[in-house]
Amino acid sequence: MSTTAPTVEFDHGAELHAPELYQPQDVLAHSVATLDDIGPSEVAFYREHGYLAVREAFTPAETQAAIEGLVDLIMGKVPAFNGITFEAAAREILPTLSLEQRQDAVRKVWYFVSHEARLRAISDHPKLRAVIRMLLGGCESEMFQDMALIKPPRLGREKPWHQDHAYFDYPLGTPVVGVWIALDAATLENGCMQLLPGRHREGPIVHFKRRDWQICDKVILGTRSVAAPLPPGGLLLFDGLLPHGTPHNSSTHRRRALQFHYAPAGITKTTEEERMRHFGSEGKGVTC
Ligand SMILES: O=C(O)CCC(=O)C(=O)O
Repeated sequence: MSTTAPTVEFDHGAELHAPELYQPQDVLAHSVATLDDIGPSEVAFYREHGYLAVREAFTPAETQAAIEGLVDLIMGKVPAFNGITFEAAAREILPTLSLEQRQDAVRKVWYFVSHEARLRAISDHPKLRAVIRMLLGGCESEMFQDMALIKPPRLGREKPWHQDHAYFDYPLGTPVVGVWIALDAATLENGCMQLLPGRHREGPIVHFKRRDWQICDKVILGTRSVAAPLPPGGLLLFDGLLPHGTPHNSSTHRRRALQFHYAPAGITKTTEEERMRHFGSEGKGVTC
């Protein structure tokens, strides 16, 4: 029998961001305790502000099971799974790291739900699916993207400001709900989510390929942003057009998170060309 070592994928890396891009004026003022607390007034809040935070969405046992599922994937315990991207900054040191130490070199783990029941239990959690249904106006939902964003201590690169819809070939107007779940405490120091509340209502913003596929820094500088620190098991629900980003993790603490995206079931995708008409810069006379 011949075996092939799995290909090791690295992130493209990028220079460090300007610190001014992540200096929030406020910390989230509004959150609910549990998914059971979401009713019509919280749905109205989500529509107006583009996000909703839940402090204790998952129990400590559910959160711990998700961490263990993730760590098993990273440690290679599921041989058929190879959806791991390492931080570019770990390229030189990776061969010297033990399997255990590799945990703190991973940037992203993705498309894992069919490989890991403990993670699928989170994306399919009945209470979460019921809330997504409310946010989609009563439509049945389809989860179309699953990933874990690890942001390891010291190495974890920024995810520059962007709108998630700029990455998805769904017709503009499709309600896309992002769910971002903290597995560790997400803090200002280790790279919690930062948001521009209400700006989803302004529609698509032009994106550029810079440190990533992102909103131009000069559009963000000087705007009022809000930080969303969360305890482990807490989550953020956000609209696919809400601008958000996370800074480099310059702390010594892990910041592991899961992120799932949901759209109404049965939506027909559009083309990349159509997406770029809305989110690309070509022909718009804008520069970055
Ligand atoms: O978890 C992060 O650091 C950023 C996640 C995010 O916004 C994304 O991947 O779209």
